[in-house]
Amino acid sequence: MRGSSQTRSSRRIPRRKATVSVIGLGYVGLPLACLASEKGYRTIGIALNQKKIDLINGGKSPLEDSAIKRWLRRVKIEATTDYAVIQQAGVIVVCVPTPVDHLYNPDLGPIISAARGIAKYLRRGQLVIVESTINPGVCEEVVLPILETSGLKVGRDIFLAHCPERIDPGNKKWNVRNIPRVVGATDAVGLRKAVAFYQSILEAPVRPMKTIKEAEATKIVENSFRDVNIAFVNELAKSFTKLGIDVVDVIEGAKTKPFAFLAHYPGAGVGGHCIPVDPYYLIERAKRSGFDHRFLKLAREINNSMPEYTVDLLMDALNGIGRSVKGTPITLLGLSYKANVADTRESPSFHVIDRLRRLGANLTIFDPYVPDESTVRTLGQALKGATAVVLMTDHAAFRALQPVDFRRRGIRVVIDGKNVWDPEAMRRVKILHRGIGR
Ligand code: SAJ
Repeated sequence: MRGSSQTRSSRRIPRRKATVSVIGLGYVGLPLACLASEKGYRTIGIALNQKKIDLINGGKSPLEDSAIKRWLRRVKIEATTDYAVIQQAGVIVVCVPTPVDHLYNPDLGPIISAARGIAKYLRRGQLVIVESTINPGVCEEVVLPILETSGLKVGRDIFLAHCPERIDPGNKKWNVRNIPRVVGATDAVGLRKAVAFYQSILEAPVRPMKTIKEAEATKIVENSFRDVNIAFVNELAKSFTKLGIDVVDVIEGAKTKPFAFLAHYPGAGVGGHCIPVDPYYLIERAKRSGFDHRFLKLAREINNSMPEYTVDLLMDALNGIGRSVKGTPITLLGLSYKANVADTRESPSFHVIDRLRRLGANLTIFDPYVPDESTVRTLGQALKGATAVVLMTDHAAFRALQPVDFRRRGIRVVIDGKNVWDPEAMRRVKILHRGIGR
């Protein structure tokens, strides 16, 4: 079954599949449900949380996303906790989380419970599509056997496909409607059905993959690619610091080459629900087949070392002014894993906080997007009385800070975990500035 790029075709909705059920109404499932509804499908959403269900049934968004809030005022989604409703759907899309546990082992629990919920109510002719990020093999080795406990056979009575989600929370340009997608299935009929479904709702190309495994591997590869490239510049940052080279200047220099270079930037760590998680799925599955992903593991090791490295920079800088971490007023700015979002999953900030607390720091924490875990309510309060500041998240409000904002408060040390401030400008006002690699 050769894959071939298929561009956007007619967005005809196959009449008998006029109902879609989306399982999981988070940052992946909810936009998909809204889009399907907008394109004319009767859309039934399934979630665990009754509060979320009530909001959606009332046309309100459980997510802070302004686009979703607007969408839900226009479209109709019937939300429920009851899997029985999937009997009314021709297409069932699984958009549940696939996290890792504290030992970075993939946790397929949500996928397994969704598959079990579906299997109870499956009926002939239905198409099940998994969008959750999974490692190659999960659809055929985990999901398929559960679906077939219904007594229905995948590829004959029912169909199974994978279309990895590519939602980038907060991205103003790319969204569920215009992001190109890849789709794989266990058989040709399932592939055709799944491609037709996505072509009926997306305004972007849909690329059929050779098999379902290639579709599963695609997302893992996309995000492992990003993780190893970030690890590359993080390792350069450590080495160039010893060589007295500004790694950011070098990356900007390399970027002037108009081909064959894609810039990534060093930082105090790699967080989020995708990049630091997805490689572990492939590492673990490949290990079971006798392959050791040494390169992916090394990249994870380097990126996981960055919070520790950031605290080492702080300790060294404090020593430079005759202070230690213990008892020193230190302010940590940023808990979210990336700028201008309120998402703290796998955030490196928590590793830095743990270590500073163990070292006895007099710690103030502030993130305007995460007030509940901040120890103060404003940036002014956060900076007041601090001897040192550690930047962990490049929120716009933090980027806007100028050296004088630190100087006039008597702040002596700044650890710039996202390289957002100008090292020379800091040094001109006698602030001891350490960036990551500069
Ligand atoms: N990071 C770096 N250096 C970089 C880029 C990112 O240290 O050069 C860090 C960030 O600070 C953050 C983490 O990596 O802690 C992840 O950052 P991210 O920009 O990759 O943000 P995510 O996790 O939201 O990644 C999503 C992914 N989208 C999907 O999985 C569907 C990823 O594939 C996208 O490339 C990314 O958005 C994006 O491009 O924004």
